[in-house]
Amino acid sequence: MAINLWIGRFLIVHLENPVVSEHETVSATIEHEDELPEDHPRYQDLLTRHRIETGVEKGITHLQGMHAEGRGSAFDYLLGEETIPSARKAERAAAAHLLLADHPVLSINGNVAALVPGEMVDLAAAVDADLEINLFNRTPERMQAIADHLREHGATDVKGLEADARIPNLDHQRAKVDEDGIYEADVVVVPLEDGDRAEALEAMGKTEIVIDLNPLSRSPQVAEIPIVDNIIRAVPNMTEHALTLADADTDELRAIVESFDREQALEAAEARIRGGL
Ligand code: PTJ
Repeated sequence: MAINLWIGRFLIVHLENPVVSEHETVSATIEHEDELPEDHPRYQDLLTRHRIETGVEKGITHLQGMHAEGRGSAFDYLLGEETIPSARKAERAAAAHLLLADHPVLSINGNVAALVPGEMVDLAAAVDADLEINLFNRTPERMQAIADHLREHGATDVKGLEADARIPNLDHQRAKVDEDGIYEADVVVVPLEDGDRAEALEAMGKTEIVIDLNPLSRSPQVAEIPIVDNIIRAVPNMTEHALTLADADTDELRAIVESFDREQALEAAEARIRGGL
């Protein structure tokens, strides 16, 4: 009887005056990415996951995009979650290629739109490129949601909604492109897709810049410039290089492109993933 009374009193005191431990001062539900603790050792990964979750909630990112993100995150962990020297060279060569291009296009899928919308708009402005939405899981609702999202982040012209041309020999939704966009482009940035579109675009004679954390994916394997880096780091780095090279002449840009060794870049990334630092 006495013990029951004691337990009752304990519960009343503690429920009325809950003791909050220091570890519980960070909210369990993060409403906005600003609430993420920037000093967390895996801050960038938390940020990436949060943006993908928000993208899914907003109808921008496909549920499968979460699987893609998980895969990317594992490779990034093995890379040390930093831009390795060979990726930095690739990002500089990519910027030079984009500046040399007559008609560069940056391709946007649901993961790219969720992760780096404003950063893609900035890169497009720095190299005078078009932004074109191209989805594997294409629906009119997602196309519109992504176009609106890009416009909210400063895009003025978003391509991909017309879909008045087709990439030959590609039997799925990614074949749908705009004639005055990817179809006519000479250089295309293809981020975050392990697929056959990269091969089909190569067969059309386009120069491809692929951003993918897995150096063994088909897309970086066929790309002229494979960038094995997290898109969250890669795109701002490319913009920075483009702004630095803005006044470079054609010879200097060509020299940067020609000195880039794609095989060496793929090998360096694989070696880092397999062997660590
Ligand atoms: O939006 P949709 O409908 O076009 O669908 C897009 C997804 C991403 C679902 C689709 O393209 C897909 O399934 O892609 P995969 O085959 O999973 O390939 C994605 C590739 O991107 C993988 O090789 C990942 O390692 C890589 N990746 C994932 N996140 C990142 C990344 N690479 C760079 N930065 C990342 N943050």
